[in-house]
Amino acid sequence: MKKHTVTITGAAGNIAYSLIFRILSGNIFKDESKIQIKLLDIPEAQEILKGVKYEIEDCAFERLDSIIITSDYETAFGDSDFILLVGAKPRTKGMQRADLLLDNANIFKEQGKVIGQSCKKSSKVIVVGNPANTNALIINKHTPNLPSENITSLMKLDQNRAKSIFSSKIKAPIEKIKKLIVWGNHSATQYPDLSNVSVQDSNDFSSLYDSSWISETFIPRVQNRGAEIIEFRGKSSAASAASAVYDHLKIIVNGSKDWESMGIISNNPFNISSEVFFSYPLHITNDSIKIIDSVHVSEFSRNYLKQTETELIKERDIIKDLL
Ligand code: NAX
Repeated sequence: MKKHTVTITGAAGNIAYSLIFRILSGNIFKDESKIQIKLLDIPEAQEILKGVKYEIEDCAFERLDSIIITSDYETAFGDSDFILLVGAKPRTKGMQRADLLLDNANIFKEQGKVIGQSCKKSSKVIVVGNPANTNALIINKHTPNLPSENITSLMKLDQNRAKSIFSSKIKAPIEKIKKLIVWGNHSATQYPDLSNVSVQDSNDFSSLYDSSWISETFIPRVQNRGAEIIEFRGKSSAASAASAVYDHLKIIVNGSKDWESMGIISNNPFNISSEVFFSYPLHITNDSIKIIDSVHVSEFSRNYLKQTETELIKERDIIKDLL
């Protein structure tokens, strides 16, 4: 019987505690295959992982092949089909992204080296731990044998947030909203873009809001949603982040009919640096990720793209010694 191996790092943490169970109970893999799950965390978290392993066993998932818990990178990454890099220090209340950069960059450098040496050429790596785009860049630099298109960073949480906020505004069901993309960095400079949105079965949704709602309410609300959650919960988003990682993985495996947003490194027609992981409008099938290059970028959009690109270049410059 076919088996898919999924590695999750930071497996003793909050996001993983939702994500593992979503993956094992969900329907990412359409065939009858089983899932081997490899859970990596630091040595001090191995007792927690043991508890998580017991809980997984207690769910009696029919899909489950086996569970490996480890703190050893080679055990975790070797022969894995999907490597979900969640483990990192999360941002806490009042902490700036820049503080996180160097701390987390070192983790991703070490993991990248081992992924480069031990993973399959077909492995897909999804970077979630923040700063996700720049961590993806570090992974890319240390995995010369892995095609760059196999590495993506998570923007699906931002896209889901944008869709949900927009859906409430125009009172349309989520599934009717298409082509809502988020450009750039997974940070407060990201640009959720309504210019191409279509709402099925509705001709006149644009009369329900005006340009000031877009620039004064919609964009800042999406950009700062992570901080808003921290303000109330005292911790960063976990369940919604896990749900977004699940969606992202499902799209990588099966493709998507809608436009998607993921951080990728690529030559592109939008004049964005090809040396940063940047979220573009993407058409994704089960074996390819292609930038939708026909998208028109207005002057209004161009300003936002520039800001988020500038931030990514600054992040890259801070960690350049690790590249
Ligand atoms: P937690 O602090 O609950 O869990 C992080 C886990 O990572 C801990 O168990 C820790 O021991 C582990 N860890 C630390 N160093 C490690 C290493 N070298 N190898 C393996 N594991 C290691 O954080 P959680 O809430 O789960 O968030 C995880 C990451 O996701 C954070 O960086 C967070 O900022 C990021 N997020 C990214 C999002 C995105 O859209 N890209 C959204 C949600 C989330 O904020």
